[in-house]
Amino acid sequence: MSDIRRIRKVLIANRGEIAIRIMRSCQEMGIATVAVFSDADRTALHVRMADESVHIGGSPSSESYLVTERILATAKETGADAIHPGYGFLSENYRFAAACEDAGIIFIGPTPEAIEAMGDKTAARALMEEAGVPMAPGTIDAISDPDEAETTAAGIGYPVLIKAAAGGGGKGMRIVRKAENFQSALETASREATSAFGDGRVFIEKYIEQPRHIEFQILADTHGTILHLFERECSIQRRHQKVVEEAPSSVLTPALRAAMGEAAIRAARSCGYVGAGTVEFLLDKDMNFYFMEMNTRLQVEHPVTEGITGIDLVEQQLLVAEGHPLAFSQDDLAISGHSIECRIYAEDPANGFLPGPGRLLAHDPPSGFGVRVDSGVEEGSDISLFYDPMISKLTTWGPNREAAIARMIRALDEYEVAGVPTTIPFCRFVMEHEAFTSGHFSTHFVDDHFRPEEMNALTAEDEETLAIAAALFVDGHRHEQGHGPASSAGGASSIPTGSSAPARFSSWRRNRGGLTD
Ligand code: MV4
Repeated sequence: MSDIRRIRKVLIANRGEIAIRIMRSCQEMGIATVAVFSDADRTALHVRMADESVHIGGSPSSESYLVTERILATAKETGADAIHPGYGFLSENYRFAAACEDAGIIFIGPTPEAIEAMGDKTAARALMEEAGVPMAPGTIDAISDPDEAETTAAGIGYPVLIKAAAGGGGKGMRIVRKAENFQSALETASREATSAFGDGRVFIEKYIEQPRHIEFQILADTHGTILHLFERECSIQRRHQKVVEEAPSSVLTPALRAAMGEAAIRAARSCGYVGAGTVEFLLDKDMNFYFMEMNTRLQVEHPVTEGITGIDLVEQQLLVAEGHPLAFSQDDLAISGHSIECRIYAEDPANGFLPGPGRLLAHDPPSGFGVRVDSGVEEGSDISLFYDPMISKLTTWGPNREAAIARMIRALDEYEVAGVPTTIPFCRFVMEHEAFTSGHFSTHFVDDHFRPEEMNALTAEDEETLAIAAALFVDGHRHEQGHGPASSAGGASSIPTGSSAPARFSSWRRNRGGLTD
């Protein structure tokens, strides 16, 4: 067909695990790849994995991964016909999408107009109102008059939530429980929004108590077909950063799933959506759902959807960008089993999830049936403070939720990391917590249930392993220092010697034995 534009070479305007994830699909499709990299990423995995790699600037992303001109110039120099933005960085920047278009380069994503409309939360609310997508009661337009706004808030009924029009991800949000606090909260929220986004516009919504975060994956082609690929449950998060996601949600009935899926499709249709996108909803205790926002990009947690549908979302993004109609219909799609993703960050869950940058002295991820690891780092990599401190995404699949959880616990136990703290013990805590296993949790899970001291208590078996490892470690050192017989390679008492031995030992303590070091 004449409306198919073949993509031969893709520039990936991103780094880390998502750059690699995108390259893998490109490679399978026979599409050449161009990586871009900053000073800090000179030796990064994504740079070595690409067919070509181009240095684009300094370590801060404002000097490299966020520089539109530099990225477009690189695309032209290398003859790339398309740019995949991944997530974060320029992925939801409508000016960047428009600049690609103007330069004759395919932006792998929706139109600049759709990105812009969904980026402005009040514009998105207006579209949802028109499309008949349920929303929490609230204002459609941004607040112009504080006194009028207070009257509106009283009409909605407290508690209300003041949100930034340019927001998303929780910045500039204020809960107000009493009228007497409204005006000061309005001022604070607006000031925060101005400093965070350069746009102080705010609006009001009824505050939904203890909601669940349920989002629908959308896929739309350029021929008017829009499908949903079911939901992801993303309620386990801290400070608006998701840590555990799963598909399907354990609380949706087939009827509610169908209703939410249809609402998500209407939401996508309202902005002429093309490509892969996500419609986020809040689900309240009475199973009412409300549109929250639409993310116009591939999401971090897309692997759980791939797990239950068998569909490669990046491949679909590329096919849609080439102009192909979707090759399947809504009726062809079915949920197969259950999939869970744990985000493994270099952060200390015992210490308020404080980022713990440093060198990855050991990185030995799990494998086996039903285990997927998406990582952008390897042993020896530096986890810097310049970027997101993610080490990997660990995703399991099982025929049902219990099996996916059991497999996740096994995989977390198999995972060895040394040199930096990790969220592995936290993820294990979640997998074993009754609130999680029973499915009775909300977005307040971490505040309600997480007690760092309950994380990862030593089992008797661990204690024994630790004691043996410690004895061997001391023994190994004595050999190295010439106090005993020369150590024979592969001897019964040999453990990894040299610089890797202390690293592995500390990983054992960190991942399996607690957080005291
Ligand atoms: C809400 C809400 C309750 N009621 N809106 C948080 C991020 C931003 N995208 C919107 N958010 C929320 N909006 C109403 N009307 C609660 C949150 C919220 C939240 C949502 C999803 C996942 C985690 C959350 C944590 C705190 C607050």
